[in-house]
Amino acid sequence: MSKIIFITGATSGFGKATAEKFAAHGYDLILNGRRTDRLNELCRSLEKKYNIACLALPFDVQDEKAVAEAIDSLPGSWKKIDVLFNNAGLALGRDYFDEADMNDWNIMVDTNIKGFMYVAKAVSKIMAANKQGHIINMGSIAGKQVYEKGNMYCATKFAVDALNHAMRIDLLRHNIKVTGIHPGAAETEFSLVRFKGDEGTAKKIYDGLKPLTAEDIADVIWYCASLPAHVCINDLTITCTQQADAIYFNRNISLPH
Ligand code: NDP
Ligand code: 8X3
Repeated sequence: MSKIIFITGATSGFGKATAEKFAAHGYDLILNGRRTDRLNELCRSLEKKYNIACLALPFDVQDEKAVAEAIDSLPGSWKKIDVLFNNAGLALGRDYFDEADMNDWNIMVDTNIKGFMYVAKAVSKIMAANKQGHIINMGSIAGKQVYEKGNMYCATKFAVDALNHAMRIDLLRHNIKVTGIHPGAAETEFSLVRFKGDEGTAKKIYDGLKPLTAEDIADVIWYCASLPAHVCINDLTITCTQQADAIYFNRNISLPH
């Protein structure tokens, strides 16, 4: 029987690349995101390309009731979730604390902390009953170190880091692995979302850098998930070579492609 990975935020970026990586290794997929057309299209194309099964499960992670209903409604055979990639999230705005938009802050808290927790809680119950599973939580370098104008986004990712550790401790008794992944700058739709469609500003973030790609992160997720049963990576920070931490970059060198 094939293994199953459940990925939130699979319509783009890390989630989408991870869906393809696991499909290539024969996993069946449960894919979530809000953009239903993209989800359905991705599912059909991965099923065809890799001969796997894919279930599109669109919902907004901010909606506690929708999360619970969607996960409850999974058919029995889909409830045997081996891996959860708890990845859906976003940054909105990059403004000084006193100037930032309260609505942006509310959406980040509702998505990156509350949505993250709704999904993790529902899936950890299933894994606890199965006495096995692996939850891979998407943090950020922004959850390790605060940077100027990062305020609430950083705070949400610090919360993810804390919850990741808390889950590792509390789920130990159920034989569930828990891994936190903390990437630095990676070129996905992340910056376009953060800067609300302003392509020029979004692109500037990666000026002079060869940033991480979604595929780099998918490789790391696959590595973490394919280790032997007795090995668990608890916490992993990954940046491109030109980034040392959340603040220090070397944008001057040009790397061979
Ligand atoms: P993308 O914008 O490319 O992907 C974000 C994904 O999250 C999309 O599939 C989006 O789907 C989904 N999503 C956002 N809000 C919701 C919601 N309310 N309900 C369900 N799905 C949602 O960005 P990345 O792939 O880069 O980001 C993925 C994760 O990685 C995020 O948690 C981000 O904070 C984190 N991260 C990103 C880094 C980067 O530099 N790119 C670095 C470190 C961490 P849809 O819009 O269809 O709902
Ligand atoms: C995304 C990376 O540095 O833009 O989490 O916060 S950063």
